This record gives sequence, C-alpha cells and structure tokens, in this order.
Amino acid sequence: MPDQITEPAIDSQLAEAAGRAVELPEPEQAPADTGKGIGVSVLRKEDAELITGQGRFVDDIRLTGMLHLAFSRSPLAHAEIRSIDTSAALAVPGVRAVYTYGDLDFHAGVPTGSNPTGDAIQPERPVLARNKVRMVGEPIAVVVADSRYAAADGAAAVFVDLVPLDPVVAVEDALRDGAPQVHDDAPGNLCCSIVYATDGFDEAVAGAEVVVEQRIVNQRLTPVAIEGRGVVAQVTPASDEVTLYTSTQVPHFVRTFASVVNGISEEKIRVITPDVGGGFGSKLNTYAEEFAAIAVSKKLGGTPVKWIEGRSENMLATTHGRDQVQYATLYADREGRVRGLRLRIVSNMGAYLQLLSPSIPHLTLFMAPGAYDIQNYACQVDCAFTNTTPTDAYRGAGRPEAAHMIERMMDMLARRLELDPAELRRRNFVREFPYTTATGLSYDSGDYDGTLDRALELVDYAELRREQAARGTNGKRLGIGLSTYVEVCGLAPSSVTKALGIGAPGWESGTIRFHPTGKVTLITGTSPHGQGHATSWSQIVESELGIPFDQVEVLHGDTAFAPYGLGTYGSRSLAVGGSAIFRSIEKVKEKARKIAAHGLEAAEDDLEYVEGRFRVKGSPDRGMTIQDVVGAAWTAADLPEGVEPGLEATTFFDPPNFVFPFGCHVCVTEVDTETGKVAIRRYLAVDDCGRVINPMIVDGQVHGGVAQSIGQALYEETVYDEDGQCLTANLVDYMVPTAVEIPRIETARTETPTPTNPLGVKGVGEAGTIAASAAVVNSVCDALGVDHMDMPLQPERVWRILQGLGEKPIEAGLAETKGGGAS
Ligand code: MCN
Repeated sequence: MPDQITEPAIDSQLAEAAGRAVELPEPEQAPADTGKGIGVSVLRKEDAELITGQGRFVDDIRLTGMLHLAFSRSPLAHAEIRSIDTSAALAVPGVRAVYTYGDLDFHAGVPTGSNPTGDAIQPERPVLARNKVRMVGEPIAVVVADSRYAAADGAAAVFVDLVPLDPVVAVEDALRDGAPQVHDDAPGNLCCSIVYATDGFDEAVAGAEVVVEQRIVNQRLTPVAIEGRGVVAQVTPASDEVTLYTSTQVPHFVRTFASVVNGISEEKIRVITPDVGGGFGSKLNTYAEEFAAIAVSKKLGGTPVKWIEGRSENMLATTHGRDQVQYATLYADREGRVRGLRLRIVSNMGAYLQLLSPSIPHLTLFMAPGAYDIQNYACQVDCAFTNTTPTDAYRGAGRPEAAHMIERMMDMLARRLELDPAELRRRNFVREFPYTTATGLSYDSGDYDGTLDRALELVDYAELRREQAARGTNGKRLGIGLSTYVEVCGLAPSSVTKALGIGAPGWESGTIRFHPTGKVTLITGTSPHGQGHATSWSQIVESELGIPFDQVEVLHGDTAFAPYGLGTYGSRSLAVGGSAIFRSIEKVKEKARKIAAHGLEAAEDDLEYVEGRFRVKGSPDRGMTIQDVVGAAWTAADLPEGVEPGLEATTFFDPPNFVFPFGCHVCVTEVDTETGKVAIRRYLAVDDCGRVINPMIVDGQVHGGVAQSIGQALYEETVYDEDGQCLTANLVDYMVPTAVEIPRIETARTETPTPTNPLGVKGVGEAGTIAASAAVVNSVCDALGVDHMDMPLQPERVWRILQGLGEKPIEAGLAETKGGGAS
C-alpha cells in the first residue's frame, strides 16, 4: 500500500491567467523551521535569476567580432540539386560569405545514434545538402553576415536550381508498392522492422470470446520549446580549440559528435550549455547547425559566429514527435480478462534518422501492455522514411503512444462488455512485483489499485456516474475518462540500453566537492532545462549532510569542468543523476567519518552523524561538525593513516534496472452537442513517482506534461500537404494551448519507492504527457458513446461524429495491404 498521500495542489498561475474565479489553497511551501531537505516544497533556487531577466541564454552570448549565420533551406520536399548560385546573396549588403557543402570541412554526416534492430538502414545525411534534398527546411547553404538580418536576406537570395521529384508524405503511403523512394539505399522506404511474439501467441488468443480491433493514429506533433535552438561557435586556429555554446539537453554528446563530424580532437572541444529555455526532447540531439557553425568559424580563421533559430525554422527543421499509425487487437474473455494483445506500428521516421528516431516506436512496443497482466503479446514495428522532418524524442517518446493505445483499447473493451472501465482495469492489473512483462521488462514496484482508488475517491466517481446517467444525451453531454498508465524511465543499466540498440549508455555522473569553508559544489552530468535540478540536488545534500540548501552550488552544462555526463531526457535525471550525487555524498561521508574518528579518538562505529555533526554515541557533547572535518581534510596536518587530503568524490552510477512510475488520471469533460466543442470540467492526476524530493517541482512537472498532452488530445497536429509542405510551421496554424485552454489541474500522489536506486525515486518529467491524452479521449468517447476518435478532437471532428458523419475519410490502412499484424 502507498505509505504517503499528499493532498491536491493547484497551479494558481494557470488559473489566474485564465481569469477563472477559483478558490485556491496556499501552495505548499517550506515552513521556515523545517529546513529544505528531501520531501519539502522548496521554491526553486534557479528561478530568481530567470524571472528577473538575469538568465543567460545562447542569444545573450556576444563575442568580439562575432558574425551571424543564416541557412538557406530547401523549399521543396524532394528534389535534385542541379546548381546553386550564391552571387546574389554575396551582393546583399553586410554579407561576408556564403558556403555550400563542398566549401566546408566535414569528416562525417549528421550522426544517427540508435539501431534497435541491428540492421536499421541509416542513410547518410550531409551537414549541408549535397545533390539531393529530402525535406522542406533541409539546410543547403550557410550565409555569414554582419547582422542576423543581413544573413537572413542573404539566405533568401541564394538561388538553388532544384529539379522536383515526387515526394511521399504519409507513413503508410511510404510502404506501399511503387511509392517514391526517399533514399536509394532504403528499398521500399523501410528503415527497419521488428517482429516480436511471445511463445504460442496464436494458440493463446485463438477462440477468444471477445475481440476488439482499432486503427489508432497518434498524430505528428511539434515540440515548440519556448527558446528555439541556437549556437555560438569559435575556433582558435593556432590550437584547433573549439568553444561551442549551444542550447542542448546533451552537451557531452554534442562534444563527442562534433569531434567526429568536424574532425577535431575531442579534448579540444569545450561545449557550454547556458540557460536553456526548454527542450521537451527536441534538444536531445545533435544538429547540422552546430557542426556547420564550427566549420564556418574554422574557415573564417577563428571569427566567432552565431546562429539563432527563428520560430518557423524551428517548427520546420527541429525534430517532430509521435507520428505512428497503430493497428491494435485486444483478445479477452467475457468476464473482461484480457488474454492477448496484437499490435502493428507503422512509424514515420521523416527524411533522415536523428539520434533516437527508430528507437522511439520500439519503446512503444515494450510498453504497450501497460499496467495489465497481458502475457500473450505480438507486435510488429515498421519504421519508414518519408519526405518530412525527422521524428525523434518528444516528451514521453514512445510511451505516450503506448499508453494512449492500451488505455483506449481497455475503454473499448469495457464498452463492448458493458463493464465499468474502472472495474475492467481492476480485473487486469498487475499486482505482484517485481513483475516480468511479456517483453521481458521487470516492473520494479507498483500499486495500481492504490492510485485508481485514490483518484476515484477524489473525483467522487460514483456521484459523477450518477450525474451522467441523470443528464442523459441532450445538450451538453458529460464524459468521464480514466487513464491508469505505467511508464518506463530512468533508462538503464547500460548493458540493457546497449541490447536495445539505444546508442547511449544508462549511467550518470555526479561530483561533490567541499570547499575549505565547508560549503559545497555539486557537478552533475545532467543538463536541466526547466526541471529544477539545482534545487532538488541541494535538497538531497541538506538532508544527507546537514549542509544548508543555500550553501550548495550546482554546476552543469560545461564539458570543460564536468566529468562526462549523459544529459537530461527520459525522466532519468533524478533516478540516475540524483542517485549519482547521493552515492558521492555517501563516499565523502565515509571518508569524513574516518577523519572525525581520528580527531575524536573514537572508533568509526561509535560515531553517529546527526544534523551535520559526527558525535560519539552516548556522549553527544563529543563531536566534530562537518565543517571541522572539512577543515582537517584541507589543512591535512593530522589525517589518519592512508587518508588523502581534501573532501571530494565522483560517482558514475549505473542502476540495475529502469524505474516504472504509474498513476491514474481522470478527465471529466462536457461536450457541446451543437458545436462539438469539448470543455474539460475537471482534471485530476494521481501519480506515483516513488519517493518525492520536491513535491512542488513534481506538481509543476505534472502540470506541464498534462498541458502538453491535453494539447495533443484536443488541439495540436503537425499537418503536411501532399507536396510535403508543412502547413503548421507557425504558432497561428499550430495550436499550442495557453492558460485559457488548460483547465485547473489537480494533483495527488501515492508513494511506492523503487528498489532500483538508493533514493527510492522514480522519474516524473514525462508522466503527465504519457497519461493525459488517453484520459481526455476516453472522456470524450464516453460522453458521446462512441468507440474511438482520433486526436486532435477539434470541434469539427466531434461534430461530424455527432452528426453521424463519421471520421474524416481515411484511406484504407496498411493492415490489409501488408498481410496483417505480427505472428
Ligand atoms: N522529482 C522529484 N521527485 C521525484 C521525481 C522527480 O522531486 N520522485 C523532481 C526532480 O528532482 C527534478 C524534476 O522533478 O527536479 C524532474 O525530474 P525527472 O523526473 O528525473 O526528469 P528529468 O529531470 O530527467 O527531466 C526530463 C523530463 C523530460 S524527458 C522532458 S521531455 C521534459 C521534462 O522533463 N522537458 C521539460 N520536463 C520539462 N520541464 C520544462 N520546464 N521544460 C522542458 O523542456
């Protein structure tokens, strides 16, 4: 059972911004006397700078003599490059140079990082296009100018003679016979394929009493971080040293790959990540512009150069997310016990692979059975190239697609069996932990009934169902949607990430360094961009060492001083990076104990550490503060035999397993039968991310994630026309919901610690995004009494259903053309 439950907290800023008259309780905050250790809702120490305009982002970096870059990009989705004429661009006032592929020194193409099948086709992707372009927005030439504006004018004046080729846009079209070929070396546009089935699958599901089938489209999305990407690069020609400022989630990867692509020795490259205004996975990558900026600075003999992405450029040329078509079949008996799941996933890679592109749908494959005891499972994943922007990690990365599918299928099954969706879930929950899934994952810990019970109690589910029945089907219909999700995060151990073909290992580094005055610097290999690591990590230090929160400085994002770190993504930072810090704290504590025992002339075992002080058990007056110990370690005049001076430790923590957060989200909607408009009346998120370090940060992460997922459910969709032109590359056509659209989000928690790491923590950074879309769509389908609707549930789509017109016409799917799902 959960050992702690926190009451709902509310995002007051969102409610106020929406002008809603809502009575808001005071946010939980640290009372003055409780300290700022683990479990306390401390305000984030990062925010004072950020909200007073003192943040320092890439665009704030100004180096002497710096020039500006702009990229001339392909206007066509698929074409041969006949010639490039740069003369008009060079004539633009302020333009200093224009470079195309052959002018710059590259030793490799833009890197791809993962190969989940071992035989994935990874087509070459030149940093600047050579011979062919395969997507709108592909960089062809780079213009160097005195100002950003002159550079943009220059880029617009580059004339590229393109011979159009037929593009292929929709993923299922790409796999049809005779489809235009995106890459010569990827026949049939297939990047890779995996067929997985548990033993005896066909026999196990044969004769199932109930079979529910559905084609589900998980539409393409654009990540839209507030700050786009940006780069400042300077090469020192005499030493070949590079300083690269870049807005990234993975500074060390950027250094390693810049070394490979730019042909510069890795130790000579310093990557600095200043403040980063969000990423949502889109900055978990290395991009052409980073390598091009280094190459240009080198070509110019060391002149620093800057490139700052524009919004439409961001929406065209930075990675997109999702874009899966799924064919799901759920087999069950009449009592609602699920006997098997068959799934076919067709996943749109876009024109090229980024670091993780083909691994994302494989995460869907692994997590598709969700929180249910489904031991018979068959899945086929086909990853296909199209003439569109590459897809890669977008908050949740493969798991929202899994959770949305299985949570929708469970609701469809409940409807078919005329069972309450909560009851159906209870009949299928996993209850024994650790639990080995049909795909061989080991769910670490959980209490799925606990979060469901708590959620149903908080929304008063029985009363809602009564209201729904009483209201009937006229006017505004009431819908209640559940999502009892489980997700995987904290990707590790490295042996498993390797086996999964994920190019990166799973460990993380963390250093603790004491200064002679007893103050602490932490260096973390994580690369926060809105998650509040400086705050959380300082809380861990205060709890474990008694060093006040405000006397802890957290450094990150500079490869010159940090041990190699893998960065921030996959909600791994606390479970892996925070645990590395914790282990380093244990190491310094162990050394400090030796020094204190020596100083106090006591046995180590006779010492206890209480509130920042070693004291002799039974004689509390005899003691040494941690500051005294640090002083002794620094002066080093009287240290015990064999103990080195100084107090500092580094850990590379590689956990034995992933972590599996879970929860139950409930969405209550009112659907206007006249207009098709969906209004969310209530949204409740009950999450379990193990032990909680900072409840306020966790609430914030859940709010942000839920808001993004409501965006997917109701508003957002990246749309291409049949020529491969992106119709939604601006914030007018692509609708990111604002505080006006997002309802008040209530949060509550249960705490089921994980045995996977010493802190007992699981990740929460993506939980909201993984859970919410299914809760919203389940709610709307419940309101309308229909089996399924694809996202986004814009009023027109809902209205068509209400008029009995059905979905917008969809072309026949691949399930028929390619001979069905896995076997
Ligand atoms: N936390 C906690 N207790 C827990 C779990 C987490 O106090 N049991 C705290 C952590 O200490 C940390 C924060 O919550 O301060 C998030 O931790 P974690 O779940 O480990 O996730 P990461 O820090 O690795 O963040 C990555 C995740 C991802 S994958 C995306 S995408 C994402 C996200 O976080 N993008 C974000 N949150 C974002 N938030 C902002 N503001 N901007 C983004 O781009």
